[in-house]
This record gives sequence, C-alpha cells and structure tokens, in this order.
Amino acid sequence: MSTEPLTGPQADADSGPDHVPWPAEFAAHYRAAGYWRGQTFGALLDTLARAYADRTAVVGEPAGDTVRWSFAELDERAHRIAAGLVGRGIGPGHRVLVQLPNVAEFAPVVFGVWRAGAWPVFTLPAHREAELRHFATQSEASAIVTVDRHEGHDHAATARAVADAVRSVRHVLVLGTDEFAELAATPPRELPDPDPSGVAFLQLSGGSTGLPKLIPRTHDDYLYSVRESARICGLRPDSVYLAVLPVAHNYPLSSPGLLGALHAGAATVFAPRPDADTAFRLIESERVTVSGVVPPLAAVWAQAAGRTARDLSSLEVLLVGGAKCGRELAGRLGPALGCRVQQVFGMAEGLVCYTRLDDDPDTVLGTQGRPISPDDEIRVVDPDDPAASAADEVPPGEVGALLTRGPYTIRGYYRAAAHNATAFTPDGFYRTGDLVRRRPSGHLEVVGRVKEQINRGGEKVAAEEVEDHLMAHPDVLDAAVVAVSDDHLGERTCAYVVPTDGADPTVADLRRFVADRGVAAFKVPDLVRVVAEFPVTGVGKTSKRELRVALAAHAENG
Ligand code: OOB
Repeated sequence: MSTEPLTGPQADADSGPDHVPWPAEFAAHYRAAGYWRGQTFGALLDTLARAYADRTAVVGEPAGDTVRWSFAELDERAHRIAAGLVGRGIGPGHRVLVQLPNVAEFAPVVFGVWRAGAWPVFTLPAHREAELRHFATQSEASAIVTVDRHEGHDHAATARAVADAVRSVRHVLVLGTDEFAELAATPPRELPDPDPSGVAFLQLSGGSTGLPKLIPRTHDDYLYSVRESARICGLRPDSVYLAVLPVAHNYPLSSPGLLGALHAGAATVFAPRPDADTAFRLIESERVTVSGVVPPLAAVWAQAAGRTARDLSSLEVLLVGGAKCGRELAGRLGPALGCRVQQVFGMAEGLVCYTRLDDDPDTVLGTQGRPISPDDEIRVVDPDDPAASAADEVPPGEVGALLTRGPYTIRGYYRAAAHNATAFTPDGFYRTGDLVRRRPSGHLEVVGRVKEQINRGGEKVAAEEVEDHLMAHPDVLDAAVVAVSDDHLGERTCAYVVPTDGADPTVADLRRFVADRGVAAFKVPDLVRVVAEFPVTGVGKTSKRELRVALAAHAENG
C-alpha cells in the first residue's frame, strides 16, 4: 500500500475490506448443500483438459484468421501465461486489469491470471482512460492486459497512459507484441492453487450512478453459478455458444457464457462484433446452438432474420436479458429466429434468474425467470422506503423493491464500507434497486428500476410499461422512455423511438397508438422523439442516462 496522500482520481477510493465474507453459518450451509465445492478456476481447467482434451474449447477470429483451440491447448496456454506472469512478479492477490475484446486469447489470459493466483479486473472494451484509471486506482492494479488497437481505438496507448498516472501499474502487456509472445511461451511450472473461498476476480457493477463499484467474487461462489447456469441452459458437450456481447461482462462470461460452455465441455465462438451479419455468418459456419443478447440487439437480429440467406437452423436457444425484454419483443424472437427464448435477469453482484426451458409460454414471455438456487433468498419490499428491511415485504403479487442474499450474491463491494452501509441491509441482503413483482411460481417480473419510475404530478409511470406498448407498433424497432422535468407536473414522459427500416412513424400516430391500447391517459408519452439509434452502455444496454442528457441539452438549445 502506498503511504502518500490520496489525490486526484485516488481521492474517491473508499475504505473497507477487499471482501466481506459470508457469516460462518451461511458458509457452512452453502458447503453442506454442495454449492461451494472448494474448487478453483485453475483446478477446474485441469479437470476439463483431462475430460475433453481434444474437443474444441474456443474459436476466435484474430485479424481475419480463425483460431481454434482444444481444451488441452487452452490448458497449456493458460499454464504458460501463468508462469510468465509469475516470472514478472505478478502473483497471488495481485490485481490485473483485463481489457480485451472478443478474442480467443481472452480465455487463456484469464485462466493464466487465475493460475498465477492473481485477480482479473474485468473491464469492457468500451471503457476509456478515465474509467480505467478509476479501476486501476481502486484496485491498486499491478498490470494491464490489453490489445493494440480495436475498433479504431488505441488501447495500448490508453493503457500506457493509465500506467503513467497510477503508480501501482508496473506492466502493460499487449497481445500480439513480441513481449507478450515471450511471456506466453514461458515453460509451465507448478504453482500453488489459491484458496477457493477467497476472491477470484473483480467484476464491475452496472453503475447506474457514478463510476462502477468493484465486485469481489470468489471461486466457490462463482463456480456454483456457472455450474447451475450451464445445467439450466441445457448445455452439452456438443453445444456451441456464440459470445456476442463483450465477454468480460458477467452475462456472456457466465450466464451461461464462456465459463458455462467450458464447464459443459462445449465450444465458445467469439464474435468480433455483435451485428446481425457477423453473428449470422458465425451461427451458420460454426453451427452455433446457443447465444445471449441484450434486448436492443435482439430486436435488430429479429428484424434482420427476416431477410437473411444464412442458415440459422442450428440455433436452439437465444437468451435475452441484461435489461427488460418486454412481452412484445420476447414473443417476436422465437418465430423470427426459429429458436427457443430464455429470459435472464442477472447482476454482477450475484443473483441470476432464468426462465426454464420447460416453462410455459406465458412464463417465458411475461417473466424474467426465477433464481438459480433454492437458497437464493428473495424479498420484495416497500419501494418507497430506501431503508426498507427484509421484513417490510409488500403483499404477494404486488410490486416492490427487490432484496436478495444467497450463495453467490456478494455481502459487500470491494473496499467500499461507506457505500456498503446503504447498498446492503444490516442482515446482508443486497438492495438491487430493481422493482419486481413475484409470481406464486417464484418467477419475477421486472417492472423497472426504483428510480426509473416517472413521477408525473404524482401519477407513477413505469418506463418499461410504456416502452412495451410502443414496441407493439409495427413501425417501432426499439423504444426508451425517460423523464423530462416539467414546471407544472414535476416530470413528464419523453419516449425515444427507433423506427424499423424504412418506416417513418409520426408522433401523433405513436401517441394515438398507445392511447388506443387502453391505457390510462397519463401513460401516453407527453413527448416523442424519433431517432436513428440509441446511445448504449459498454455491454450494449440502452443508456437512459445519456438519453436524459440529450433531452436536457435539447431543452437548453430551445
Ligand atoms: C447484468 O448484470 P449488470 O450487473 O450489468 O446489471 C444488473 C442490472 C439489474 O440490477 C437490472 O437492473 C438490470 O441490470 N437487468 C435487467 C435484466 N437483466 C439485468 N432488468 C430487466 N430485465 C432483465 N432481464 O445485466 C446481467 C448479469 C448476468 C446475467 C444477465 C445480465
């Protein structure tokens, strides 16, 4: 630890432990129930390499060539990278910022970091210097692993700038350089297996306000969610998972994602870009059976599927989640892509819910799934009280704020004692900030965010509800409803709409359409703006924050 005073970006570093452990009685129960098995990621790869040695583990497309590595090759590469890292002084407990696009090397790099006993910090390719400095500072990272250029951005230069600014960063390792090739060619060596109940990596929070918090996940807790995700999503050794979203994100990483696929002995194909042309080409050529997308991308794929010449018949299951996928869009996906749809509602902090492959259609289209674990504790509490405890439950079937704790949900963010005091209840439930309704079956319907309710002079409008009505319009590809401040009502609603190709819906037409669907007049959007596309977050979710900023700028400019 540095003893110099904190200045600049370091000043926002919160204090507190790296990892808030589960209370002993919970940990004992999770072990006894077989959730936590005392296995590390490195040990898992040892087992997989023996069981599936010659089967394909990862497929990627660096610079136009196809890379295809078996489980044995992945294992060998991870061993060498681990030895190379340790040889450079990067070892147990060190933090390593990993900023990689969807390339095959992601897998051996991350398993290499794990085998070295270090902790990957999973940043997204979309992050830039300010965010990386924040993560490097917060985590006191020793190294950054990145690529040279990607999608026009010079990642190596950004990483070097971060290393110049943050004292702890001593190594910038760039894939494709001689230096990296040398590191990755280091002879393997025996390395101690880290503690499976200790931290394995740091994920990033969705970060609805301010910069993302770091989320410490352990080998034990995360591997449980990986194992169950692979099972719930029906992965088999002959499955092929297409990673289209940035793979460092929790969803394509483990729901079921790269790690779920590896766990099942299945192959993962890394799509360099998520667009329909690229994805459909890979679905056809690699006979992809399962993939996972966010709703805006699902809408684009569903539209493109109608006119593609590609053979998508291998696709069995498409997961959709990360943001609310309304009934309209969910219902369109299966017929358009010729596959089953599985909704997933998860968070990097832990809890992941899936609709099950044998759920009835109403449940699949109308809910965001039920939790992975029988020991995921769910409480739906008073949404108007930010300090509501687990005891303040709303009556069954009513909308409330979701609290959760369980065998793979964190008890605290990394070094964030002050934030943890409000983000968790005193008895360890995580306040998700999501508004949900629970069905008797245990399935959850996500109806919005605690703060994404528009308060229109006291009448509450759930953004998602209005979005779903707009999505039913044949000319609407995507819709996002945000609040605009109003002198009279406090807030009014503004609906942003992306039209389908060639369509040109009018504002009057869209407003009439929503009104004609038999909803309360106060839910008809006050303003409608037709735009070509939405701003998106690093993983491709619609960024309502940026839409609000655009709206404010528009208002200022008259
Ligand atoms: C996933 O993780 P994060 O950490 O990027 O974002 C979590 C938040 C949730 O709290 C919720 O507000 C929203 O994203 N969300 C959904 C949703 N899935 C996530 N809101 C409505 N419906 C859904 N289906 O986004 C994530 C992590 C693992 C698996 C899948 C998604």
